[in-house]
Amino acid sequence: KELCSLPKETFDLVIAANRLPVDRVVHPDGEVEWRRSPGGLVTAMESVMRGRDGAWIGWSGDPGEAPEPFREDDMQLHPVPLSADEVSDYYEGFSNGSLWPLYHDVIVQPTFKRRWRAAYERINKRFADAAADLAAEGGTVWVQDYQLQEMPAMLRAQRPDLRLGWFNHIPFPPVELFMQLPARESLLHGLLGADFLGFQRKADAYNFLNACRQLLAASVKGDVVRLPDGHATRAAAVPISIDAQAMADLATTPGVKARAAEIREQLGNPEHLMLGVDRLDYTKGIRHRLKAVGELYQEGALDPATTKFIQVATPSRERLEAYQHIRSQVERTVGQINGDHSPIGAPAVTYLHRSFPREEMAALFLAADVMLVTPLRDGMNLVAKEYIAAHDGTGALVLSEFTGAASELKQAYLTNPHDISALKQSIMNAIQAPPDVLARRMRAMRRQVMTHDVQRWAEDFLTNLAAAPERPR
Ligand code: ADQ
Repeated sequence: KELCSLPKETFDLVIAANRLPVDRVVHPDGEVEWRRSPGGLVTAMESVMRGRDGAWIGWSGDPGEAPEPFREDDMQLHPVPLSADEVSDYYEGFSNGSLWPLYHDVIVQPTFKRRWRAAYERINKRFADAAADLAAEGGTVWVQDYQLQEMPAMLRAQRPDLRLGWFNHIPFPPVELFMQLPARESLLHGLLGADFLGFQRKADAYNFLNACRQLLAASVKGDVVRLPDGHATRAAAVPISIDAQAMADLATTPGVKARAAEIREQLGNPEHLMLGVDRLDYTKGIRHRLKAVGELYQEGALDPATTKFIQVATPSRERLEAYQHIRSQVERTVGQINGDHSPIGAPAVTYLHRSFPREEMAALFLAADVMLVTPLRDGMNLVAKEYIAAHDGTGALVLSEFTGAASELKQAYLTNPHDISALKQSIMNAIQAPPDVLARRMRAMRRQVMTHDVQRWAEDFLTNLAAAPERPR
């Protein structure tokens, strides 16, 4: 009887994420086009949806009424509406003003507002309702990220027949920090509606299990949490990755190679080219990086005429005050360094506050001798992996110990970005390393990245989900 009440078109695999994998583009003549958004998640999902009946639930990116569901790349896309107030309360408010700073070690003080919390719950319910409608009997629903932590339990209440998984793209904080969150128990209960929870690092899964142990009346044995009603959830690390072969291929195309050479030429063919690529976010350690580079110029350890630094900082969450603040700090510091040290017509620091096509990103990676990835906290950091996939020879990676990537890329120049002296030393070690040392380190890191790509991540996640609460064989 229940089966008959389901709508006709249902799907075996449903992905739920805050955003749909497409961006709306309006042409000058008014025609609307949906363009596939760049990024690994979309690629990974394409690979697991091949040959399956798949749907994706998410917000279109525009406030107001949602467009009608539509098909794109063999996937059913199901837009969830968000009003302008909901964007500001659920997305900018609770997701990015409360959870994001709290889960990233309180680098910025989180703000808690009851109105934001209420909107978060309401939107999670909206996503759960949409998934309940779309998922086929016994199907799989894979929920993505910190914006949808209450959705699993809400969905299980309606559809106990489903296999439910959730993946956290950002860190999960230590219980001492997580405890600050108002109504923290309901978020844990929300997640425990899932069968399997995937985290970037073992430490994140451990933090989650520990929060359950300390804050809930749940039994935690090994990596499994069991609720009084008997439902069991397994939590484990499934580190995300990139479409490594696609980046490697892109970096060997003649166009990208020529562009990489051109970038170096435009900078006056520097002896050393350093690169940073980040969303302009206070978690990424851009300020600490600039401080270190500025001091190295100041002390004469680096010559601003022959060592250049490109910092790409993608505009992000620009309506939030903390983001306006970090932007002005970064821009002032770049101005100061260039004012103090740049030769005429050849800035020491090239600062780019905009998005670029994949080809240009690949050319930048290829052009750079040293990649500076120095977040104060980062779930994984895909840029580190992209740099490695783009380099089939030398190149050096300076990598913060506070990234998920540091658990996999042991041959990077690992560093503590809070310690400016240590950071400066790591940068100098990377710059001065002999080519054979760099080649050896790069080979090892490349092996890791090329064999652990995003397609494998998606398959690993789904295998874990299918077996949960047991471990897959
Ligand atoms: P992000 O915090 O957005 O992701 P990251 O993992 O570095 O960080 O991914 C950024 C992506 O955007 C990379 O693919 C990068 O190449 C691209 N990009 C950055 N600047 C760009 C620009 N100006 N133009 C074009 N492309 C640009 C969150 C978490 C991370 C986690 C990922 C995936 O914060 O820790 O690694 O999700 O789980």
